[in-house]
Amino acid sequence: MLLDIQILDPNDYVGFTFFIGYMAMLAASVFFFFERGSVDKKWQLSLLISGLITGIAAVHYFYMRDYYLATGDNPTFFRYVDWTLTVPLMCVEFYLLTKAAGAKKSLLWKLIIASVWMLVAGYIGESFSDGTAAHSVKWGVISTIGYLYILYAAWFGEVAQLAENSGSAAVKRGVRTLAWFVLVGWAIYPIGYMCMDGGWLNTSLGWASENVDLWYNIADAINKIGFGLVVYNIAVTESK
Ligand SMILES: *C/C=C(C)/C=C/C=C(C)/C=C/C1=C(C)CCCC1(C)C
Repeated sequence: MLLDIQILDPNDYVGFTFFIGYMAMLAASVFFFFERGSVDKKWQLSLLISGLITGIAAVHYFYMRDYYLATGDNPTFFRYVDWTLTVPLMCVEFYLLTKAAGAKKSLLWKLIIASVWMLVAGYIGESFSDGTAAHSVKWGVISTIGYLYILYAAWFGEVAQLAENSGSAAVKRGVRTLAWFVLVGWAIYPIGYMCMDGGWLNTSLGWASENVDLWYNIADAINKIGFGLVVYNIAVTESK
């Protein structure tokens, strides 16, 4: 008797991005964990967090891939569990990078609260969708408030100002690069969201994402691994 396992169809490109996403996240974690030893002590925590972000994602991708193959559905719940753990950790990265320049714990909490706000609202928008624009747009807008706060902090607010006054060219440049990630890389998620049934791009322009997971998987790889590499680059430059 054949075992009841799910085979990945080579033409299933959504399934493939789950598969490759898992491996990429895992490889990135191994890299960040091992590289901790090659940077100054004060940067080791930042690299540990980078490794935790991709590590937590790897575990979720392992599970989400199976879930997707077995059911053909979007693993929305596990997706949001992953994000609710990893996006606050990205806020911790911003805090650690600007701590030497005087970042306070209150900044960390504001960023974390904004990220959780963004994700809880997004989860309600996706998971309790009745397919109507009213529901999708309402929760999308509420979610975007949290996103805009983080975007503002990274470009003009406290994070940007602290980095500017840090006296470190590497931190200044690095935080600016991370701000670009938040502007461009993170924008992929709401675009995917708006292409779903009832989403604004879906109802107004007729854009449809065959599968939102494709958007989310690509965005996650860029944002989690790329973000970690920027932090790594700052740490290595500052350790010389
Ligand atoms: C590693 C995971 C990351 C960086 C996830 C980021 C997620 C977002 C920036 C999601 C944003 C959303 C909106 C701004 C509005 C619509 C709902 C969301 C949750 C997709």
